[in-house]
Amino acid sequence: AEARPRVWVSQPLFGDIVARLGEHFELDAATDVTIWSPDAIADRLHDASGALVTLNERIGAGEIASATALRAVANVGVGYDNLDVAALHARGIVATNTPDVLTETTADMAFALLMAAARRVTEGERWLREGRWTQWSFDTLLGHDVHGSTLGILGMGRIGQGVARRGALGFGMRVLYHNRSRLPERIESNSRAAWVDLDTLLRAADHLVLVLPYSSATRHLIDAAALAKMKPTATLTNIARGGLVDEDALADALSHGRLAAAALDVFEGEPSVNPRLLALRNVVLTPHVGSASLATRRAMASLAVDNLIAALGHGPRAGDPPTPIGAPAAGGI
Ligand code: 8YV
Repeated sequence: AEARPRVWVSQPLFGDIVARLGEHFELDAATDVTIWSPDAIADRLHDASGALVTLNERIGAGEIASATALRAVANVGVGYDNLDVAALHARGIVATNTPDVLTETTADMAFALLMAAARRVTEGERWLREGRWTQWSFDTLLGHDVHGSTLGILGMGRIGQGVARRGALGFGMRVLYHNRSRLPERIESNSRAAWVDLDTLLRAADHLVLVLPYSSATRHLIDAAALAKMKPTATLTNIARGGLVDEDALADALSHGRLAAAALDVFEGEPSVNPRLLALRNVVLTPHVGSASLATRRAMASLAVDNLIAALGHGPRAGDPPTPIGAPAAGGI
């Protein structure tokens, strides 16, 4: 019999979901969390027809140079700055991601972080656990209101719209957004959000949330100059990619009272975190868990598997993967 095509799965996902790939392909699946070097990735891809990868694995021209059988790369995650899509497409390799299934879960996390920063939730917990709560007092840990404030959203894709709806409907916030292109009126009115230019967004927001894709064009979009435009009472929440923010400029602003607080789920050099951020009391830090609910992570793994099976010409959607990466996204994730 002809050898079955081989697929590489870079990290342990859910065994029962990954096993579906085994119905069609020979599986080369990591059983432990693994840090893959570029050379090791090239080696795994060398005789693979397909790959299922996470944000940990960068797949570019070098990694695919000797992968002559490679026809599809399925990314687990909606953001795909780890993939050089142009290099994949130039070789006729299909790339897919996992939009939609993580939208609401990630928008929930944006609000958890925003509220934690504004109301000093994790700071208060640390303070209590350190045994510093000796007497209730009127002015302990005063924060800033979320309800009725102005929510600024930078990057108004699916997740940005989910954050907007939560702000408008749940917390009575005035919602402003900035996106490269203004959204159709129907989406603006569903999200109860108004488009403004970036400068206006930075100046008006009481709580600014970053939900835009990372690329060379958006690297350090939030730099010292941008932070200087924000209100000293404002908070900044980042659930997108760490590289959108100049972390040293952020640490400067936070330590000099030019910004009230920040909540960060993503970091430029993750998993290592800028020590200046670690040292600040007014930063909420989480380890890139925006989409990390059990149901959503299962849905992401399942969608990635469906994409890979279809892209490699098998299953009910043979040749028509559900969520291929096509033209660049319109400015949000
Ligand atoms: C994923 C993410 O956990 O979807 C994204 O863009 O950052 C996260 O939801 C990550 O991409 C896993 O590879």
